[in-house]
Amino acid sequence: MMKLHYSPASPFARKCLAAAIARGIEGRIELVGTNPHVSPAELLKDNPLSKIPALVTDDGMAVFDSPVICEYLNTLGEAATLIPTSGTRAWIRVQVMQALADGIMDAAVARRMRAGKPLDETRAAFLDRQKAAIARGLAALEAAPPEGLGDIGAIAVGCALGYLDFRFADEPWREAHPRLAAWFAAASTLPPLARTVPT
Ligand SMILES: N[C@@H](CCC(=O)N[C@@H](CS)C(=O)NCC(=O)O)C(=O)O
Repeated sequence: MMKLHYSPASPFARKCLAAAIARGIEGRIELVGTNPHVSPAELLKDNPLSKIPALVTDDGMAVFDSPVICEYLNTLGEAATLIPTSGTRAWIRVQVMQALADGIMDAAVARRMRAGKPLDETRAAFLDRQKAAIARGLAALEAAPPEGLGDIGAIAVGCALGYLDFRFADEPWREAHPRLAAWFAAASTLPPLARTVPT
């Protein structure tokens, strides 16, 4: 049994679990609820950076961060590949989409971590920058939305949008991004996203 240091609120952990579901191997993964912010020893021994997700393979190898975990999970199971052949243009497109989605998650998680703290000038500028990155990321995705949910780029975008809904529901994005919203509505009904809604 593999072990995944995980939280149901983490969009990066969700991406890995969604990838495992898409590959039909989620039954081979034990989810270990982990709060990375308190740097628990059980997490540190698998990821010295104290971040989740971190995966431990059947033979005890620790794997992070989430793109590497997804790469590994994609080598398991029988379902269709989520990642095109390395180095091809298709691979670059999928990986850039994953990077864009991961960047939205990074910016949104950074905003969330600083919510409610006193706002000095440096912090305000930092938060504005994260907000602008998310806005530009959404605009880029609206211009070229994912198709289907069959690759890791699309799965990552679903997790990023789900995180915005989960943590920033008071900042609606759908009206200004109708094509992305239509894609997300359809993709959300499929098992990788439908079975991993953040809580
Ligand atoms: N690049 C990492 C980002 C993971 C990440 O930022 N995880 C957050 C939770 S959503 C975390 O563990 N934060 C704890 C910390 O930064 O100390 C990945 O793709 O896995």
